[in-house]
Formats: sequence, structure tokens, C-alpha cells
Amino acid sequence: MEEQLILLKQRALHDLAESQSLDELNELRIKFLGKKGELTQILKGLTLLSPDERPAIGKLANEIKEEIEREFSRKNFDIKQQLKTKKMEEEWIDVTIPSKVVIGHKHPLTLILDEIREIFVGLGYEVAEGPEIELDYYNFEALNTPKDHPARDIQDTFYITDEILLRTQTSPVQIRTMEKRKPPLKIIAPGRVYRSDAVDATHSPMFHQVEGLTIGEHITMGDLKGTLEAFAREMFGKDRKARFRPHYFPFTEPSAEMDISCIACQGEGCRICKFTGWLEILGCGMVHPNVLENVGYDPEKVNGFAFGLGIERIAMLKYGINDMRLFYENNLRFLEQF
Ligand code: 2NM
Repeated sequence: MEEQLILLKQRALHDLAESQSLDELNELRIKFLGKKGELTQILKGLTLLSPDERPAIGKLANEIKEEIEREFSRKNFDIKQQLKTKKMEEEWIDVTIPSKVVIGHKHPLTLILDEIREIFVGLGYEVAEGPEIELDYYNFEALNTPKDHPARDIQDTFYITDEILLRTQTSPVQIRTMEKRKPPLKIIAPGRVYRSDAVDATHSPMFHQVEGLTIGEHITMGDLKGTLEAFAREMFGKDRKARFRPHYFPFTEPSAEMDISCIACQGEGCRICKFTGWLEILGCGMVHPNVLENVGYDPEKVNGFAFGLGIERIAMLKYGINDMRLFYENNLRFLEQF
């Protein structure tokens, strides 16, 4: 029996040394060490031995079993290691080979917003942000636009519930900022806004706005004009002329729209300015006392001006784009030009 065990050990170690794969290894494990394996078969013969022979042979059998098991794990490790090395060699790639890398471009709307932001930051403004899903209160009520107000046509607003909507302008951000902070205040609020409009060359249910707000003591219409004219010259060139036409917004009084002399024809009259010589670029006004009161400011002590502009419109004018849809379609031939 001792001889049988030693022969088994030799064959097992020999076969193990020869084995090449995990499958083969598994078969060998079953063959030698399995429940019906050769070692088990031999050990069944232990019962035939005399009691004084059994301990020595039993000990030998255990040692042999342990040695074979050790060899199995060593071989198992070796094969796995080999497979890994082989995989690494097969999947090797040269990351130093030069390639034609296509570098991304900033979106034209981002370029324009960056430019607008830089100009106002240079004038001492901070950038404020807020939610796109808003309360009716912040989007309308606090902005002096009560429920029955004509500027609040239900058709134009995406309502989610009676009280919750997609903001139609970024002024709710300014209301939220004024609620949180004391004057003086100079902020711009850029971001997406939503209106229930059908898509065409100049309309989209989602577009981008920048609104600005200055709050302090003894702010005048002269401050408004100086600030916005400085912006127009930075944005569209130092020869731009600006003019203000009276307008109406519920949240400002007085209100105005600002035009700049046409950037295509310098005011001569062309298709871009519809032969008027002027381009409308923003709305503005002195913040209505009701709005100041709504945020807890004293309109007798502080006042200010505000303005709002559409980023798409500015981008179209500046880059000579005639269809707003191009901004949202992600056509690479369009985007690569910026
Ligand atoms: C515009 C035109 C005029 C405006 C007003 C306010 C606020 F919150 F201070 F009342 N924010 N933005 C405003 C004023 C916006 O957009 C055409």
C-alpha cells in the first residue's frame, strides 16, 4: 500500500507538471483527489490493514494528499499567471502612436455668454444662478405681475401644477438673491428659460437669457444708460450708437428697449435691420417699487435698474446666423465654425 501511494504521488505530480490548462487541471483534481478519485480508492484499503500498520500509512497518505494539493494550487496560480501575461501581450496597444485628434469647440451660445459674463464681471457684477423649475410666486407674483395681468398669458407658460412652472425669464433668480442679501447688489443671472412657443427660425420653447440687476442708493436712469451703452460698445464695437425707446414691463417703471446702430450696415439700412438702421438688443428699466417691497427692501431708501437680453438673438446678430434651430441641432459642420 505504501508503494501504491508513492506511485500515485509520482504519477500525480508528473501529470500535474505536464498539464497546460485550467480544464486539464480540474480533470486531474477529480481523477486523483475527487470523491471517487484514486487516492480515495487507495484509502478505502486502510480498513484491511492491521491496527498497528494503519497510523504510519494513514500519516503517509495525508502527507501525500497535502503535497499533491499544494502542487495543484501552485500550478493553478502559474496557469492563471500565464493566461494573464498572454492576454496582456495580445491586447497591448501603443499609446504613443500619433493620431488625428479632433479637438472640441465651445458652443456659440457659450462663447457669447462667456463674453457677456466677462464684460459685466469687469463692471463689478457677480453671477447668480437659480432653479429652472420655479414657483409661480418668484416667476410672476413677486415681479409685480399678478394673476390677472395681461403679461401673464397662460398660453405662453409651461405650468407643471397650479403653483409650479418652468421659469419664463431668469428674474426669479434676482428675486431670490434680493430676498437673501442686503443692498448694494450688482448681479447677472444667466440661464435657460422656457416659453410655450412653436419652433421656427426665431422661436424655441427653450432659449437662454441674461438678466442683470443693480440695487443701491440714488441709482438713476443715467446709471442704466451708461452701463448698457458700455456693454454694447464692448460687445459690438466702440463705434456703436445706442438709443432707448419707451416700453412696458410690469417689473420696471419706467421701462425701455435699447437699440444699437446696425452692425451690418452701420445704420445705413439693410436686410438685417429691416432698413431701420437699428437693432433691438435688450429690455430694461428702473426696478418697480412694488418689486423692491416684495423682497423686503424699502423703496424710499434703495432703488435700482434691471435689464434682460436673449443670448440666442445676440449670437445670431454677432455671428450672422439666420436660424435659431442651428443652436440646438448639434450639426458638427455648424459647430466646427466657432
Ligand atoms: C427685462 C427687462 C427689464 C428685470 C427686472 C428684474 C427684477 F428682478 F429686478 F425685477 N430682473 N430683470 C428686467 C427688467 C428684465 O428683460 C427683458
